[in-house]
Amino acid sequence: MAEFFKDIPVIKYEGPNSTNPLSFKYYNPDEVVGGKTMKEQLKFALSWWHTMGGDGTDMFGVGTTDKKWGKTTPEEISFAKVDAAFEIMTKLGIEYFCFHDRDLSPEYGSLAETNEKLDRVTDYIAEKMKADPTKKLLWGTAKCFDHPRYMHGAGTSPSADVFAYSAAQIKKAVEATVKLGGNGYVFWGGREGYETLLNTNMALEQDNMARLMKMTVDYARSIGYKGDFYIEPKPKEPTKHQYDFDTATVLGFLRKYGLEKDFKMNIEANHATLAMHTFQHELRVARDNGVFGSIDANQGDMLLGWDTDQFPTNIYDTTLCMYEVLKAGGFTNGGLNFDAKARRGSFKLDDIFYSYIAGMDTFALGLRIAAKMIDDGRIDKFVEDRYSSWTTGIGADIISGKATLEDLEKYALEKGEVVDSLSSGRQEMLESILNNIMFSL
Ligand code: XUL
Ligand code: CO
Repeated sequence: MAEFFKDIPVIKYEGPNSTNPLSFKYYNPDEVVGGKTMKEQLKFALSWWHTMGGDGTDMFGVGTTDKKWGKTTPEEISFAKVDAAFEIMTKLGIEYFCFHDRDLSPEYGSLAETNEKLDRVTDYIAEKMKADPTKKLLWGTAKCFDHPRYMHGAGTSPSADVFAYSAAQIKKAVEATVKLGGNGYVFWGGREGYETLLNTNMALEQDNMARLMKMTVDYARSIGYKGDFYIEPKPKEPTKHQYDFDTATVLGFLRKYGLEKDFKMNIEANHATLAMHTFQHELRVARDNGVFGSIDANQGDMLLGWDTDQFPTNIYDTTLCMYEVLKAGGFTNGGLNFDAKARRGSFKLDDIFYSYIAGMDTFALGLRIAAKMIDDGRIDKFVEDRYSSWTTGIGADIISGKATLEDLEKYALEKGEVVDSLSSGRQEMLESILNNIMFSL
């Protein structure tokens, strides 16, 4: 089999003092951090779409990187992508991958032909996974947004025919996920949203989306799927208003339709910031509500208002992310999928390696610092003390349900002015403690 990256060796951990750009400075897969090996804590995944297919095409220009992998026909390219993906994963020590059905194999003349061609590719992947059981599927999904038939949405299309077509596509994508042993299936609402309410029956569209999700869960369970379903919130892009705006909105949706037992969140950093939240905020809302599932690791650009899907290099963000992951008890079925692409100008194929190394090392640093934050305990202790009035006296009575509104009125009248019960939030002190922890690794 052809080797695609002859000049790239297996990437090893060489420690922070190494100047070799093709080495990990912080990611040491077998080192135990926070009670598990870094490999188990981080569960890195390769995204098939960006890594194997993304060629740098944007609104203003064609691709800058050739991602045909030396082949010409769509069939040949699909198979070569599998070989190249396995080589990239092996060289980076990445065990998981994620795909949309159409990343693996494109659409052909009919749905039947498309499905048949997809089967051949997934058979090939299954064969390669059998030969190398370190390679695992984190999650699969269906690309129900790029074909013109999905211009008004898929599960939220005004056309019942389009809804049925997307259901058929999702059925097949679920089968592919189950066949490859995936423990996650993602719904990212590609065009599930609207441009104007002047032409939109929002209530029907959302009821229909829930119907599609319910059918998918029922079918997947019927063929033995035991993993999680995820919704990946995003507030806008491609539609002006995406229904799965953010974690809180999605929670309301899941609870309204009784889907909360089967679904968790796949939180993407750049989607969080598009919703005007921090990455940590979205993770915290998911954790607090028991729906933390998986992560799409990337970052946006502070000065750009769209989904730039950059490889994560911001240590504060990865630290606070890994703090939330550790506090949630770590990943179960989920992991860290690099839904990220090299910039269009980073067009050489070996930029794939530099990008992943940057992302993996930044998350490894984040994990190390987050574990240290927890061991250090100063920040957690500050938060605990800040809420200490809820553990005794009137606070405990409110929490236990003993205190009524009348009791509280009586308490307040007796107590008089309470401004002196407040203490400083000490934000700057805490930020400085975090810096101190960060730079005394
Ligand atoms: C788009 C996005 C998707 C999903 C999977 O913004 O994040 O790639 O992760 O469909
Ligand atoms: Co994503």
